[in-house]
Amino acid sequence: MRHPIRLRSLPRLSRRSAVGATAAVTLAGLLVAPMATAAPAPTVAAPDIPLANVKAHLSQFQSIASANGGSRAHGRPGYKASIDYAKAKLDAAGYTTSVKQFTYNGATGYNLIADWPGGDANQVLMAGGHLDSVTSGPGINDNGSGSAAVLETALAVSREQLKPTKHLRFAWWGAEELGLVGSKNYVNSLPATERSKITGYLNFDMIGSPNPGYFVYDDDPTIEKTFKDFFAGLNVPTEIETEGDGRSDHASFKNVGIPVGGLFTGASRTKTSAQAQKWGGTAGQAFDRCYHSSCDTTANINDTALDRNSDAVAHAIWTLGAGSTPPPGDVYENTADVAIPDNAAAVSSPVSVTGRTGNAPAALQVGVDIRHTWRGDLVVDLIAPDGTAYRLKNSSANDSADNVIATYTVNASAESANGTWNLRVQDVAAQDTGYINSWKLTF
Ligand code: DTR
Ligand code: ZN
Ligand code: ZN
Ligand code: CA
Repeated sequence: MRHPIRLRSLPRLSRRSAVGATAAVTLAGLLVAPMATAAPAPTVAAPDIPLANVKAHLSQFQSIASANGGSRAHGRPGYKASIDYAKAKLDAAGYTTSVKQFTYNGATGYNLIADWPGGDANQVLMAGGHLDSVTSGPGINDNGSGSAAVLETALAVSREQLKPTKHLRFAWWGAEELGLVGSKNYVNSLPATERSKITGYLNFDMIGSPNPGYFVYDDDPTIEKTFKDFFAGLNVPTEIETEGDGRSDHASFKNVGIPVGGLFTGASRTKTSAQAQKWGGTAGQAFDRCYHSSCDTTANINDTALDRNSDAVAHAIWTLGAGSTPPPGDVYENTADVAIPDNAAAVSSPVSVTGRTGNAPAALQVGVDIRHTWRGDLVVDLIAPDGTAYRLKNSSANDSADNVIATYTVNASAESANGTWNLRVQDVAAQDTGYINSWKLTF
């Protein structure tokens, strides 16, 4: 049973209410801002990242693999050729690049590091992805997609001659497929004084899957919010990446306490019908049927997903690099467990919002965490203080997946912000039970 009023580290001061409480509880002195933030400064909007440019890099990676035995794997000539391609682009764009060698499995590996001159050397924002493929194919989605998006964003920084508050550093890792070898080597080789300057690491590994989902890493809240806000602006729902821990290069940074975040469009897991309803694509099919296969070629990319995620990379660099990160928002949360009776009347979990002025926002974030087998049984609504119901999730006869862990964006601009809001959940089909674990409103 979870304690109903959960004190957890939140970025800076945040207003929150708990079950039954009416005044907002200000948690002073208990908070550790996971990602250090400077005083808000005006941020320049990121430019559009041209999809054609990103795909041109993918074509180059494809050609490199085709000319070098079919892959860009660690220890193979195709990998070093990929490094050389990216380095040449970055050198021409004015970056300070370095290629750091390491040895693994008797073969030489390489990390490419590119520093954009300027910015506060004591506040380094990093972004990267692994450049190596598996031996069985060219690795265009895994991870040409992340490598190309990061490369094109770095080139956009140069085109725009961006002058961010923070120092920007981009990275392309070797031997990720063999166990995050390159990024681990980089982090472990950094003196502690250098590590402490890294304010955050953004990871992009598989961001163009052919049957895409839109997953955001659930790690640093400020980084997570930056990505979620971007997709909310596109009216694209996102889900928390639940299998990401330890599965890609961000783990190397997280393991030494550096704030991390990132994006993912899915690998061999199957897209559910509920996910297909919100994202399109094919239910019952893997997000990437060519994961770690020879068919992971330039044909194995969804252009819309690659375009959106490339633009999200740039949005994060421009926003987080500007030294001002959007305030994490005011969070109102209820963490009390509420049992959901099987195939019976609806239950509700209240959150009291006080001290605000005016109406709720047009992009009110509703974070839901319901633990329930066969989530297709569930209907989920947000109930405004005046009783207006906003449908968040319909029941579905064939959504057999477990749990509803998602963030919904609701246009609540017609509703007064203050008052008691409720999450209402009803189980409308026999068998399978569960409970509301927690939910929150972020204004
Ligand atoms: N391990 C990555 C693919 C991968 C699988 N799950 C996640 C979650 C988040 C990022 C990446 C991944 C690889 O094969 O490179
Ligand atoms: Zn892989
Ligand atoms: Zn990968
Ligand atoms: Ca774009």
